[in-house]
This record gives sequence, C-alpha cells and structure tokens, in this order.
Amino acid sequence: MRQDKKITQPKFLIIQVIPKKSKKIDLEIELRETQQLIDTYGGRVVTRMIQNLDHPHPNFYIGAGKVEELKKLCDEEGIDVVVINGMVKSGQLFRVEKELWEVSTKIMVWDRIDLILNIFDQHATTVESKLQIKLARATHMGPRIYGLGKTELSRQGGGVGTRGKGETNIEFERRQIKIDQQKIKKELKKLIKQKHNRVRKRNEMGIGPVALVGYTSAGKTTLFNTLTGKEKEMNKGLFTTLDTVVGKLKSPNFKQPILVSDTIGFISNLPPVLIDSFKSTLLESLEAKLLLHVIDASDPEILEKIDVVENILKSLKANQPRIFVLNKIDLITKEKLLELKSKIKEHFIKDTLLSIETVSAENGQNIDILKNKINIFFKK
Ligand SMILES: Nc1nc2c(ncn2[C@@H]2O[C@H](COP(=O)(O)OP(=O)(O)OP(=O)(O)O)[C@@H](O)[C@H]2O)c(=O)[nH]1
Ligand SMILES: [Mg+2]
Repeated sequence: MRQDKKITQPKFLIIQVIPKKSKKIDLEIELRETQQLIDTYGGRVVTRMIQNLDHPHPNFYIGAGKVEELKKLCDEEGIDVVVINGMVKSGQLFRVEKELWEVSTKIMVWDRIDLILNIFDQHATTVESKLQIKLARATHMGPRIYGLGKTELSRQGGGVGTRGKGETNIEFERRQIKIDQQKIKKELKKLIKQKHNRVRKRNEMGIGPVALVGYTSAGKTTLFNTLTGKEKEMNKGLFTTLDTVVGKLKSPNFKQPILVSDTIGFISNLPPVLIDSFKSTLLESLEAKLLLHVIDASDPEILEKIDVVENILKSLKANQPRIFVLNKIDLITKEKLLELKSKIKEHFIKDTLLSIETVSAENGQNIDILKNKINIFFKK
C-alpha cells in the first residue's frame, strides 16, 4: 500500500469509456476536453485508461477487470483523483472509490459532473452561485456525500483530506441532506426573486440588454471588456466566468448606452443538474432582446460547439434573434474564415440568425462593425 504524502498538484487519472464502434477522433476530442477541464482545476493528468464498452457495467460502470487494473495503476502512479469521463451513477462511483481503499483511502473518484462542480466551486464569488453549487452537489453526490467536505482537494495543493465515517448512520444523514437541500432551495428562491426584480428594473431603464453567450473559452469576457471598456478576468482555462456581469456598451454613435451582459460558458454534455442550477445565473441572458453567440473561429470543433450552445439555448427556450460572432480571427487565415462562414451558413439556416460577424476581441478588429450592427438592431 502506498504512503499518503503531501502533494502540490493533484495527480489525475482519466478513464474514458467508449462504445466499441466509435471513431478515434471522437475519443480524442473527449479526452482533450477532459484534459483541459483538469488543467483548469489545477490538476495534472498522469495517465489515462480506455475502456471499450457498449453498456456501462452496473456495479462499477467500468468492468471488474478494469477495476483491478485501476488499483494497480493508482498504486504505481500515486494517483489522487480518478475521473471517469461520463455520467456515472453515484453508487457506481462510490463502489469504485471503496475498491481503491485497498490502495489508499484518500483517492477520490469523480465523474465529469464532479469535475465541473469542483471547478465551479473555485470560481464562485457570489452567495447565489455558492448556494447553487452546494445544491447541485447535494443532488448529484447521493451516497458519496458522506465522504465529502473533508475530502475536498484544494487548488493551493493542500492535499487530500481524510476519509469520513463511511456508510454508518446512512438513514440519518440522508434525512439531514434532504433538510439541508430544502433550506438551500428556500434561500435561493428568495435571492432569485430579488434578482428578478433587479433585472426587470434595470431592463426598463436602459436599452437592451444584449447578452453574450457561447461555449466556454470562446472569448466572451474578452469581447465584453472590449465592448464595455471594463477589465474583467479572462483566462485560458475553462469556466473563468461563473456569475453574470452587466456593463454598458459605449459608442459615440449611440444616443443611449446599450446594456450588455457576460455570463457562464456552456460545455458539451452539460448535465441537467447544472443547467437547472444555472438558469438563474443565465437570467440576464434569457431575458435579453438580442444574443451574441460568441464562437472561437480557431477551434477545430467549431460546428459541434455551435450545435452544443444552440441546443442548450433551445432547451432554455432562448429563441431571441441572434448574431453569430466569429471571434479570434487573428488566429486564422482569410481563406479559412470565408470557408467557415459559408459552412456555418449552410449548417444553421434559421430565421433567428440575423448575421455572422467576424472579430478579434483581443486586437479590436471589426469591433466597430459589430457595434454598428447592435445599434441598428435597437434602432428598429
Ligand atoms: N488570439 C485571440 N485570443 C483571444 C481572443 N479573444 C479571447 N482570446 C483568448 O481566449 C481565452 C479565453 O478568453 P475568455 O474571454 O476568458 O473566454 P470566455 O468565453 O469568457 O471563457 P469562460 O468565461 O471561461 O467561459 C483567453 O486566453 C483570451 O485571451 C481573440 O480575439 N484572439
Ligand atoms: Mg468568461
């Protein structure tokens, strides 16, 4: 059994379960994104395991043979966190974690939702987003919640905590979680009601609002800063922005400033528990008159990501008119940009799509053209 030691950067192992017939490229895309999420969290991916499986194993999600292989690897590599990249039942995660107690009681087993929730946790700044995360976690963790709290990894690298009391008093704790959840829901309801009133009042006073939406890391905050002259944090990692911020879009041509909001980015396979919790974060965007769907033009999976965002917007019933903003054009050639524009036009024929604009939020290229389009929309 390995000795638990102090660590500075948690060591991660990714387990990717893929259907037997899936393409290699799909696997690579999935793995790349999980890797990015782990980087954002502050972890280091040490090794990966691939399991070809058409149906998840009811007991462990992965096959029993793979669990043995996993134990060996965790021991050899000194793994702190195992991420099973999928929507895994909490009972399955708990059982895999229990199997790993043979190696170390400090190894945690997360699925994709746990990973995203832990990143959200690092970035949450408002009372509301902190409560939303607490609630989503309570809903998602199930029986694993008994080991949570003390097993949190800190980004500063404080290391992994100690294991909790295990499965004793489960009924009592389950009841306690229910009571806690109800309390959080009540608090949130109050906060959201106040927020609703605030948003409504603000919208009545100004013109707009215009909401920036898009895949995580598309450059929404960079564009927000360029449009409003603010200096909000932007970052290479995913989910830098968690709470919605509103600013004023300024231009000498506007009679009145137009309100613009920046919010959390979307990601593929966004679990319903997260969509639910962030509906209120997205309140400004959902009530906006115009959406700017910000797209990273240099992303190799551009069409897939546009699809993800459009589908989430559809599920949130956000059917407002929108402008597609192809951002980061400083990173691609003119030919590539033309090709992309025509591909997008072919792929997304929708009457809600007003136009496709091309900008670089970083160097300001074509920003005035975009401002003009927004102005024309609100003049109508
Ligand atoms: N080259 C280039 N990089 C850009 C441009 N716009 C944004 N970026 C970079 O892309 C990364 C992500 O930018 P953000 O503005 O944080 O993206 P976001 O969509 O707000 O991301 P989340 O809040 O994490 O969802 C940062 O490293 C930016 O510097 C651009 O026009 N050109
Ligand atoms: Mg952002």
